[in-house]
Amino acid sequence: MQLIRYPDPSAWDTLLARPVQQMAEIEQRVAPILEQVRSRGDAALREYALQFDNILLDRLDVPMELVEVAERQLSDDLKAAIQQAYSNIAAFHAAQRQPVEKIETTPGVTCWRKSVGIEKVGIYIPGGTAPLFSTVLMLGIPAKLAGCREIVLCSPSQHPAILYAAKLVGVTKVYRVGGAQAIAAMAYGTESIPQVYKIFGPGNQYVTAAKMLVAKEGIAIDMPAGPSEVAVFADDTAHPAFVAADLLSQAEHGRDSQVVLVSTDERILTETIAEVEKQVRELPREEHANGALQHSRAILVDSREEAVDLLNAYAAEHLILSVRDAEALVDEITNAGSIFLGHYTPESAGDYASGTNHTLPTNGYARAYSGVSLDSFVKKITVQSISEEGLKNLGPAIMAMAEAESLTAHKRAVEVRLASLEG
Ligand code: HSO
Ligand code: ZN
Repeated sequence: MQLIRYPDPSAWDTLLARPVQQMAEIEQRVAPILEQVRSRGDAALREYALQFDNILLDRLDVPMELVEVAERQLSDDLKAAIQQAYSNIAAFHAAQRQPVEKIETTPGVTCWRKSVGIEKVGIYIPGGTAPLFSTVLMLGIPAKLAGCREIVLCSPSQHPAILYAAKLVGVTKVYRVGGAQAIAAMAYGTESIPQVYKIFGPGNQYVTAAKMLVAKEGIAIDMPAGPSEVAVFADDTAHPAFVAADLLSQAEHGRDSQVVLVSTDERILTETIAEVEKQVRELPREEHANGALQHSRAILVDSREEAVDLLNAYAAEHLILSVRDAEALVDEITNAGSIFLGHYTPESAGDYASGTNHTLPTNGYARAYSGVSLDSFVKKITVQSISEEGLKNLGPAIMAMAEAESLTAHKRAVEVRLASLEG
């Protein structure tokens, strides 16, 4: 991890650049896969499973018996942990429901919004080196709470914890399909896999490219997902061992992840870097973490204000404020996916079990995007009702505006009604 002292703000952008992704090239390789699945359905999925993963797939869905077996394969401790996470995530997301508010904007004119769960949603869970069953909870729980009727899950992995979590949250059906072809299957539908209206979940660059491509065709996606990242702001009250562990908890996700440490205290920076170097050697995923550390930075700044400016410029997916009086700083943070306060709030709490969602905007998207929430699984439909009195009150304004836009039929829609009321 490179230490940089007092960089000029004009250099922040270059200094904090995320590792580049060659998206255009990947999209070119993914586009024909989408086309094959669109035109040939299950047959294409079977061929890709053989070609990419060396497996002969007979049925594409995961039989219910396998889900039952999964439950018996997990230890009671892990099941209890998953259940505790489940209730916290459910409690936090259920509280995001908002009561319907009917607003009388003009006497006799009433407007409101109703929330409707997106009927069919798809969740993608990558296989890869770590089975991210926690993501099943993070996406499945709000989907269920939102009232989504069909929740389809595709994953190349049948890790028992993925299947157990899928059952717990009430996923409708699990399919053993992975990669860009799984995204295509959910976007277009095949003989076995139903088409969905919105696709959620992380994945490698191929999966992300596939999501971006189907999004261009009108399938909604949660957000453009990039590699995981964390920024930590540590002052002289921070514990280098804690901070190092937090930095490594994101670095271990993959070599394209990025971690950033900011401090006004040089001692904290050097001690944390030493801790990172020590702790990384103890990790089974040392290689992944070391890869991420190559493009990670420790930055010494002049003041708390400068730290805040730099962190807002970076717009981290996760931001840990390991400082005294951390809550006082929250108001000043304008760009971040999720904020973790003080010395006893590790980011992994939010990754697994505190209740907040871990599907968050990466790659600077936190400047304009929020993380996944209950809202991500609903549409808001506006409703209005105007009484005769209401139309008398509002009609003249509508007619004046329609007239000024030269849209005569719009004006008439009011005019004929008012005339009939007078007559
Ligand atoms: N930190 C990841 C989520 C995750 N961590 C899943 C562990 N499991 C992206 O926010
Ligand atoms: Zn994580």
